[in-house]
Order: sequence, then C-alpha cells, then structure tokens
Amino acid sequence: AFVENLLKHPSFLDYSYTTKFIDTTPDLFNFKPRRDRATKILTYIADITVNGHPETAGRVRPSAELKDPKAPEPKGAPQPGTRTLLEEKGPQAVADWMAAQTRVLMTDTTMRDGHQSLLATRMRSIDMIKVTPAYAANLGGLFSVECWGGATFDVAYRFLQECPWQRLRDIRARLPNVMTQMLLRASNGVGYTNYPDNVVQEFVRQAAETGVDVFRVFDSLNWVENMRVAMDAVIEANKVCEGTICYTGDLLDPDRSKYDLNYYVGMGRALRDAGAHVLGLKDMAGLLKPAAARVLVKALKEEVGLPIHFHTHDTSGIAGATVLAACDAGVDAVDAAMDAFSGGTSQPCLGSIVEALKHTDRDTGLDIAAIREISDYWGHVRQQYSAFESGLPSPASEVYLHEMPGGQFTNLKAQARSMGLEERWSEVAQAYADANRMFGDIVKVTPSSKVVGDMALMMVAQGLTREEVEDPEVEVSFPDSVVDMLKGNLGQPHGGWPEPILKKVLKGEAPSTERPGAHLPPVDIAAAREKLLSEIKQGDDDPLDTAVDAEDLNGYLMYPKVFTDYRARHRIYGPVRTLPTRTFFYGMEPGEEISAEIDPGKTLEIRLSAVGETSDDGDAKVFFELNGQPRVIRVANRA
Ligand code: BTN
Ligand code: 3PY
Ligand code: ZN
Repeated sequence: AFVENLLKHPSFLDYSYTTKFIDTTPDLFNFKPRRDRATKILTYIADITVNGHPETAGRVRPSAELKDPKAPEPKGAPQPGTRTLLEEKGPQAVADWMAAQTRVLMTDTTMRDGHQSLLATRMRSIDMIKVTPAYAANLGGLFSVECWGGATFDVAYRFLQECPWQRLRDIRARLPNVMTQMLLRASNGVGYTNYPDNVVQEFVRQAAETGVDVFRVFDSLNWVENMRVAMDAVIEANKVCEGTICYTGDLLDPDRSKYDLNYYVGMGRALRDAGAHVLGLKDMAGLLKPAAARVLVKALKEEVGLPIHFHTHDTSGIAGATVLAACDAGVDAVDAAMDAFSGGTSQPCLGSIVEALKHTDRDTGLDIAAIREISDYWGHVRQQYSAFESGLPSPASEVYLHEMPGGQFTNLKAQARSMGLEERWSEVAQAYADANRMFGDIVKVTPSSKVVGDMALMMVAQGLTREEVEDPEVEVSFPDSVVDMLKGNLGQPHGGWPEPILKKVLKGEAPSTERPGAHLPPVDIAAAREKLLSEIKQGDDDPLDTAVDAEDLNGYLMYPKVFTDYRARHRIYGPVRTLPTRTFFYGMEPGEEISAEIDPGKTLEIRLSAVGETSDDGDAKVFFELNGQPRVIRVANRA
C-alpha cells in the first residue's frame, strides 16, 4: 500500500518533485507523526542558539551585518549544452565533440573541489541550489559543473546533517543543460578503503540515476587494474567515463625519473584501452609546472588520442601559467574555480583564464559578465563560512617539497592543530616528504595521501626521523592505515613497496599483490538493507524515520556508522538542510526572522522572540513564533 500511495502521488507522477520524496511527504502515511518537522527544526535552532555549534566554537565569526547571499537572475531559458548532447547521443558523442572544439572547454569546480580545498568541504547544499538556475541560464556553455563526490559525500552526512543524494538531485533538477561531474576514487568509492566490487557497481549505478553525467575515476596509487570495476560501471550506465592519471613528481627533473613521460603515456594508453571516453589529468597537489605541462599534454594528445581534461591546484601560485601552457599544447578541457573560490589550495581563477584566452584561437566563449555575477554571489557565500577558512595566506612554493594534495592540506593542518603541532607545521611538511620517500615515492591522493599524512604526524609527534623509522633496531608502532596500505589493501604502487619498510611494518607477514576487490566477498545487498532497517528501528517508530530508499542504502553501504548517526540526528532535528547557513551554524538572535522551505511551496516563517533563563533542571526555554503562532521549545543548556 505504501508503494501504491507513492506511485499514485501527484507530484511523483508529474516528476516535478525534487526534494527527497519519502523523507518529506507525510501524507503518504495515514497518521500524524508525533513531532512534526517544524518542531524538529525549532529544536535544532533552539539547541544551536543556546549551546552553539560545536564546529564553529572558538573560530572566526562572520560579521553580523552580513546579508543572506542573493543569487543572480537567470537570463532567459537554459540553452542546449553538453548534457543535451549526452542525453541525445551518448558519451562517445560527447568525447568526439570535445575533440572537435577549437575553444578550451571549462569545468567549474566551486561546488566540489573549490570548497573542499578552501573551506574543509563545509559548503551546504542550499548555497549551491540557489545559484544553479543562474548557471543553467547564464553559463550554459560550460563543459561541466563539478558538484559531487570526493570528500563532499561523507561530510554532508557527517558534519552538515544533510543527504548528499538530495543535493545531487536538487542540482540536477536545476541544471538541465550542462553536465554534472563527480570525483570517484575508483574501488575506494567515495570512501577511504577498498569496497567489494558490487558495492562500487551499485554506487555508480545510483549516482548515474540520481544525476551524475561525468565520472572522473582515479586510483590513489595510479593502478589501472584497480580502476576497471568503477570504469566499467560508468560505461554500463552510459555516462562519460573520465579515466584519470594522477600526476606526481617533477616530469622534467632528471633526478626524479620514476614518473617520466613513458610512465604517463603508458598509463594513458592503458586507460584508453580500459574504455575511457576522456583522459583526465589530475594534478591534485598542483605540482605540474608550465614547461612540463607543455611536454606532457602534447605527448598524451599524440600518443593516447583521447580528449584531455586537466585539473590542477593553485597552491604554488603559478597554476594559471600551467593551465595556459596546457591550452597552448592542445588540452581540450580545464578545471577552474569561480574567482571567489579560486587560488591557494583551490583551482586557478576561472574568470581570469577566460579573460586570458579571449581573442585567441582558444577563446572559451563564456560570458565574463555572467562569471563575475556568479562569482560575486560566491564571494558572499564564502564570508558565511569564515569559521572554516584554512588560512593559507599566500602562494607557497613549499608544495614542491611536501606534495600534499590541495584537498588534504586544510585537513592535515587541522589535524596537526588538534595534536598541538600547528607551530611545527614546517616539520610536518618535511616529515610528509620523508614518509613519501620511505614508501618509495608514491602517488599521494585520497586515500594514499591520508596514509602518508598519518605517518608524518606520527613522526613529528614522536620525534622520529626517517632513518629511525627505517632502522630495524628501532621499535616503531605504525599507524593502522600504514599497515593496511603495505598489506596491499589499497592496491599496488608503481614499482612496488620498498623491501625494508615492507619487512619492518609487516614483521615478515607476506603482503598481498592482487587487486583487493578480488578477495572481498560481495555484500548481500538485501541483507544489508534488513540490517540497516533493524539498526534504525526504535520500536513504535514513525514510518518517516525508518523509510529507506536505494540512495539511503548506498550511503549506508559506503559509510555504515556515519549514515546511521546521520539518521538518528535527522529523527531529532528534521530537514535542517533548509535553514539559512548562518542559522545552521550560529542559531538566531532575538527579534530575527528567517524562512525555511521544507517542501516546495511549504515555507516555515520562523521568528525567535526570546531566550529564557535556564531553569534548575538545566533546561532553557526558547520562545519562537512559527508562522505567526507562539511556540516554546525546551532544550538542555550544555554550555
Ligand atoms: C557534530 O556531530 O559534531 C557536527 C554536527 C552537529 C550536529 C548538531 S550540533 C547541535 C545538535 N546537538 C548535537 O549533539 N548534534 C546537533
Ligand atoms: C578527493 O579524493 O577528495 C580529492 O579531492 C582527491 O584530490
Ligand atoms: Zn583537486
């Protein structure tokens, strides 16, 4: 009966519905939930107002004068774009079309790597969804909008108390003409460890169904063997498979010959033979120098024959030069972030690349006024997140020493801070470089970069040098992630693991050299669903709290505890994703009014009247007006 109700529901039939259906459609059920969603949201606001948000405590606070960011108006209807082509002719037609373009195609990374690299991945969906119609109408000539995957998936559940699938669905619904793009860590999915093959396959199927068009697939050790399952699943879903090379080292340095032109060209060919439609070139740390980009892009174009999509980070301050060199050498598409989310550990500046290429044969054709307008919006959005700024204040050539990915930099710095090592950051950077050499000079990108980071922090915290760590006579207790990686559980690096460190870490145990997924038994998906249901059931539940759809199940398969924790909080606080960002992180001031659209057309008007004294039992009363009616919420004062 539930499914029947669902299928007959008018908004299901006409497809107009973009908010998460089961989550938000109580009239599917023939009884009234005990605590309605408005009460739940008021409980959240009351809690944050009284106790503060744990993540913003003690951090820089946005100015009280800051207005709610206002997105630019969409000008006219969205024109046909890359997504139209993909839908009509399929992924090979997209690749052929790319190769036939004279102009440089641009991907905007603001909604994924931009905030992952500058704001610890904390951007909320509402700030993205508001501006998406302006992208569709005013920047329909973009190649793609990177808006999903990487670290955004677990951070959404874990820290932002929102569903990443809903984010994707909401962006998709507002971007009918331009391709969406995600970052997929091949067999590591959007997690930090290898998953069974069928979990990866099911995840890709769902991501394609919910709204991803371009899948950038990479492996953290550049091991093509470990990429096939994910690539095949993308091809099977009829989406664009961007098989990706991660760049590391220094191509033109004769003393660093492990990753030379042959290596990259060989990998490019292997990805082409594995079925990639597009070749991704992912310079996650921003190490590719302009002269090397010229050589590498030219060789890959000539020897591999696929269109090339280049991604870099501006940590060094010269990524713009590298992008322009790649354009000279014939790169087909490049990533950049909207001006306000560019530079530093993020991507180079989109508007300035567009300007630099103007009136050349590689003119992008994008409307620079539309870019400035959208970037202005992002500038206002960014100010709301000042608590999460990492504070890399200037370009840093130190990146060529440590080789940390832009997306890891802020995280590792925060980790170092929490261990009391922030003042010793330059030692952490040196230890990171030493740990890398100890592991044989490996590709460092999630999750291998996290392992190197764990090792580096341990070395600094315990005052261990590389020599001591490698010395068989010195007792070292290695981080679990290091043991796991050397056992072969992330796959095999180019050239294998160095014997001495392997012996010391594994204490003589033989490592696996096969693909980890080959040994992981498939997950029984139906049984996992039952297990999830039993974990979230709490007796006399409201069915709203225990409904599980295919997206939820995929969240749970990737991150069991993160997902069930998210659901437990959702039960208490409701759809807090609809709150303005300032309210989400700082609560409300007396007299302040906000609105939250919890369903299309169903908006809560919320006014905070006053915060009462805390009573002897430790509860504070918070007085609201909800759509003009007085409401009182009691919350424990933990402050
Ligand atoms: C976290 O779990 O640390 C980040 C998410 C914050 C969730 C909010 S904060 C106020 C309320 N009280 C809780 O214990 N969790 C929610
Ligand atoms: C991620 O995997 O999240 C990355 O950004 C890697 O660069
Ligand atoms: Zn990146």
